[in-house]
Amino acid sequence: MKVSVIVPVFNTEDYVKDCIKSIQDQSHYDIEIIVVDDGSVDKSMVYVKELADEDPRIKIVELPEQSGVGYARNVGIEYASGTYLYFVDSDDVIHHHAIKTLIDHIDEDDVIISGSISTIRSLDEMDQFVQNEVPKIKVRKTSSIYTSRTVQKVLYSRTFVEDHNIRFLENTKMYSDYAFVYDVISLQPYTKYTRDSRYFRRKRNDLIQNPNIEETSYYEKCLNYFEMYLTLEPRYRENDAMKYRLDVDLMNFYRKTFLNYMREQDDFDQVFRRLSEVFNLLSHRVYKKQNPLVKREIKAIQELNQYRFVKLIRSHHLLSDLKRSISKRTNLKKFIYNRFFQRMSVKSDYIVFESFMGKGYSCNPKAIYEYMYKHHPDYRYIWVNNGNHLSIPGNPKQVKRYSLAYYYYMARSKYWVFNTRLPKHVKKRDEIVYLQTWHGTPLKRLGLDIEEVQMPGTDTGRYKKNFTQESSRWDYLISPNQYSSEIFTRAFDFDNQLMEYGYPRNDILYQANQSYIDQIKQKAGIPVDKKVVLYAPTWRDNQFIEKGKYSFELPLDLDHFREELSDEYVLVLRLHYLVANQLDLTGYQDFAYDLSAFDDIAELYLISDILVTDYSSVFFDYANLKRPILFYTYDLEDYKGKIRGLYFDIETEVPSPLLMTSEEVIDAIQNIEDINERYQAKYDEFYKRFCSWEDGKAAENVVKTVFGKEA
Ligand code: C2G
Repeated sequence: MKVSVIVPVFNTEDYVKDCIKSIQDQSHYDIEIIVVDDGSVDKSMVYVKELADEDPRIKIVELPEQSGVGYARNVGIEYASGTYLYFVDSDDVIHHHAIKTLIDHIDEDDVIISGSISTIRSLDEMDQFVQNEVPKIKVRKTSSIYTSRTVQKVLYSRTFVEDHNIRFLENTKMYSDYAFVYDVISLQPYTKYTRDSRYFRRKRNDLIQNPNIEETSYYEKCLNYFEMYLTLEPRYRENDAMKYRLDVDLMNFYRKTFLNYMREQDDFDQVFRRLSEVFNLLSHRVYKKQNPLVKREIKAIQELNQYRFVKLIRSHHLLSDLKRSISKRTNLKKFIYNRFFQRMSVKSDYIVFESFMGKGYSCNPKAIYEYMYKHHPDYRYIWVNNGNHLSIPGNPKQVKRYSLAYYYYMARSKYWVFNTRLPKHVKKRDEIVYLQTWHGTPLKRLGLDIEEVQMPGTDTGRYKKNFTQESSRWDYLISPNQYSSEIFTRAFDFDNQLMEYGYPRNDILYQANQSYIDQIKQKAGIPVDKKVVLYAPTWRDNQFIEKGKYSFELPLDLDHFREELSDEYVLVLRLHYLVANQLDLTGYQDFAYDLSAFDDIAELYLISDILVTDYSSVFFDYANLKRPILFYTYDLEDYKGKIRGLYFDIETEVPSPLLMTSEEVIDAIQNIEDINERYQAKYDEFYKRFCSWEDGKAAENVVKTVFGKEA
């Protein structure tokens, strides 16, 4: 029994091979694969042709120009010669038995039979779906098979499709399936269904280059939907059941999509006019079912009264936001932020600072603040903390992250100085100047340069989209060296003002003297007469406890360390700020010190004699001191391969040997003079490349540029 599988293709070069192969590999062999090229301009069709050369079951139909998926599928139907039709999108794949399972269970008098759709991120995920040896077949209402109103996963009798002339819409890009699906629902009220015929829809990662229907603009969606409605409504006007379905779907679309569009848009004349046309066709039966608020909205739309509609919507949104905000405290704060604080005037002398999400008084924001409060005490300074009071000179106002006071100052302060990204919900007003300092010369791939994001609570597409939405809000960004400038502009897609001054947080490395260093040692509680080894590793994306919290196991043999080194050295352990676990140093009190909670790592650089690190950007900063750096890269293979790509070749470009065991680290510390000598030339070169912009005046230069003040 031949099955014609119809695959419309438009620019899916990354996916189409997997798609076609999954069809070729079907356990039901008697198929023809009709690939309709809808004007692809990438390599998609090159790949398809390669496969077609080897497999006569693949037939290619080329459309002279891009005509939309509905038209492409209709052309596919014209070419089909099988007893059955099946539709696959060129970025999706189907399970090996998908078609056989349906063929085995469709009877002569059935005109369709349905399988199921699952969404996957990568092909590996297919294995987690277990197929029953003997598929379970159920009978369901056809309308419930098509809740998403798309044609995939179903096998159709071609005679049925031809006899009733069931076709896709050709005048709308996005909702062309509706015509096909509505016809099937109206002709065939019940359908056999089995979960065991699996169609896999791929969740696309790259929202920026390659948006799929979920990411196209609301504007497009609205116009397309209304077009579809206006085409199909006359067809079903006399068919009560179908007219009812059409109108219920319309109201769902109105609620889920149109109202969201409204929130984002001020100018919606064209869409509004179209909607008015559509709502004038709405049946009384569906109108009657709406709540009084929506009824009023419908009336205003029918009368084309945009002014009244906007007024109604504003008050209805206010009501629904209020309802939502009362149900959750954080929502209430956001509500107050958006509705009240954002309407108050902006104070041109207020500046909010935050470092590492409120965890400390540190990094570039600290350096900029120290310079500013000394030279410009006339500003009102606000620091964000995470609930623990920070010890900050000048005693600025402190607010807890996400508290009501935080939102108040975020809304009213003209300047924001942050070193990590801000969440999307903290909206930035146009008058605000956002200085993003960032927090290190990049070593690990960043933003758009990351291929696969493994962090919890997000996926690659969402991460990248959020990232660029955030970076487009930065008015200024600081770059510590030429190498960073190149990466930042690309990975953040940044095109506002880049300040190439070196890092303010490194100014102190050029200014501190011995008595200052002794003071820090005392503050940190470590002996003044011992040398210090600082161990400051980074975090690992894949060792997480929950969103935003990571774990870390100390890969050092502390007993051995103490035995070999404690006469001369103490060991300062400094975990990354994203690592949540505490180190247990019981028994090592006079030798090992956990200074993970110590505010500013720059001060720890100053008191240390040797740095041991891994893939952390700390070594770029530390190199300013020209002191020895050791790389303890025990999980290099894993890190390079699985965890995150690196920007530069750590194996050849760092000015020091890579050490793989705790013993090798001890040995290197004991022979540090030799290493210094051997690597001197490489270190100098490294310094030139990454530290040569630093002159101890970065903060001053940043302040002059952003705040326009001379010192
Ligand atoms: N840091 C620290 N203690 C550590 C590691 C890092 O205080 N044990 C601080 C340093 O200021 C460092 C910054 O956090 O420069 C960033 O740390 P990385 O280990 O480089 O990692 P990440 O936070 O992923 O930032 O452009 C820089 C990249 O974004 C990396």
